[in-house]
Order: sequence, then C-alpha cells, then structure tokens
Amino acid sequence: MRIDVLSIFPEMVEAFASAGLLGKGRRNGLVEVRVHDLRSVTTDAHRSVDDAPFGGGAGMVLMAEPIFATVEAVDPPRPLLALGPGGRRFDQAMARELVATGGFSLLCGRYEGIDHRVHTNLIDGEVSIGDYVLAGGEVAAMVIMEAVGRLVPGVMGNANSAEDESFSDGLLEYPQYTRPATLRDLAVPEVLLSGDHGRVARWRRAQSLLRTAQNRPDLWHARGGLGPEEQRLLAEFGLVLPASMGAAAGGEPAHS
Ligand code: JF5
Repeated sequence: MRIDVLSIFPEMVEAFASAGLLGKGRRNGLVEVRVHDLRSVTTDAHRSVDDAPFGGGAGMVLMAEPIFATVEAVDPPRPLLALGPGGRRFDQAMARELVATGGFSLLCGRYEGIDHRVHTNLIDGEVSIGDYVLAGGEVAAMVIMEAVGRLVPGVMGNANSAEDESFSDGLLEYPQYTRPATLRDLAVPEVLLSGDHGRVARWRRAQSLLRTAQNRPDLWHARGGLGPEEQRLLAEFGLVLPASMGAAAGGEPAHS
C-alpha cells in the first residue's frame, strides 16, 4: 500500500504517520507513506503557496502552480483525492475501496479553497470526512490514512476484519466489559459471566440493535427497522426501543 500526501504542513502529517500502528506498518514495509511539502517546489523569494481570490472576497486561495509542480515532480499514485467539505462522504465502504487500489494520494487544502483549475485538471475526486469545516485538510487526511492503513493485511493482524464486517451489516457494536466483575458497586451484566455462549451472542445482538435505534436513526431506517426474530431478541432481555423505531419496513406503520 502506498499513500502520498501533499500538504503545506508536512511535519504534522509525517509525525502522525510515524506513530502507532500506522508507523509500525510503515517500518515493517506494509504501508509506504510519502509526504510532500507543497512549499518545496516554490520558486519565489517568499515561497508562496496562497494568493487572494480573483473577484475579491475574504481569505486566501491555495495556488495551482505548487500543486501542479509537485504532481509533476513526484508522480503520486492515483487516484489523487482532495480533502474538503464539498466531497463524497468518507465511510468504511470507501476505506475498503481505497485499500483495494493499492495506492492513492491525498491533497490537503487550506485557506478558503484550492484554485479550481486543480479540481478540473489534476485531481480525480474530492472526499469529505463530515459536515463541518476544518482549517485544512491535514486532519482529514490523517483520518483516511488511519482508517485505510488498519485494513492493510498485517497492520493490525486479521483479528478485526470480522468486526469490520459487522459494521457493514449496519449495526453499531455492543458494549464491552473487562475485569473486575464489580467496580465501585457497578456490576458487569450477569449474562457475560454466565458461560452460556448462545445467550451472550443473543444479548450482544440485542444491545447492538438497541444502540443503533437509540443513536443512529439513519442506519436504523436504512436496514429497514426490526424483523420478527429481532423483536423476540429484544423481548428476551427486556429491552425497549425508542418510540416509533419498532416497526420493520413493510410492517405496521409506527404512526399515521
Ligand atoms: C479544507 C478548503 C479543504 O474542512 C475540510 C473537511 C471537512 N470535512 N472533510 C474535510 O477540509 C479542509 C478547508 C477549506 C479545503
């Protein structure tokens, strides 16, 4: 896996990519991260990477020339993706798509945006990590590097691939506990100590359903609500869904 990052704050990205599991994956030769400083290709005395917008307005725009020059100098792997709030929303499915490319590149914008000729003539797509505005694309690039890097075989072992699949079944994870069984009068749910593996699995599934209904109505409605077997599962553990979340798609309407 190769990931190239184009940024005016390369030290920020380099430090991140050197730490933790991603750093270990790099040192082991599983993930190659190359960070390129957009300022290093500038030729003017001030090493300029930004300028005022044509037509006026507040703030500065990232200039096209340093980006074109960097791409020509380093020939980064494609697709070349720009980070920005206007892009396609990044999610676990896109992380799987990106790891399957074997290599891609990330352009970190700053200021009010990037000269649009970069979008129309150089980049292959724009990616957003969510509906909020950052000061620059570096943090978004780090999010993508981490989410994709951990999918590279060997970076985290293969222990998590099954759990990632469970995210793709559209439910949130169930709650986890570890020792001690009682902490300041707070007991671990008795089912987890019961040794009844079938009942543990059913409890976890019921908890995943409840959490998803409570916290993620978007995921809940996308999977079509609750099937009859899942209704039995919730009843087994005395769990009650929030109002109007009980009906499966095509079942009884929650309200008129
Ligand atoms: C950026 C111009 C890029 O703000 C973001 C962002 C939000 N979600 N995903 C990315 O990127 C930084 C700011 C201004 C271009």
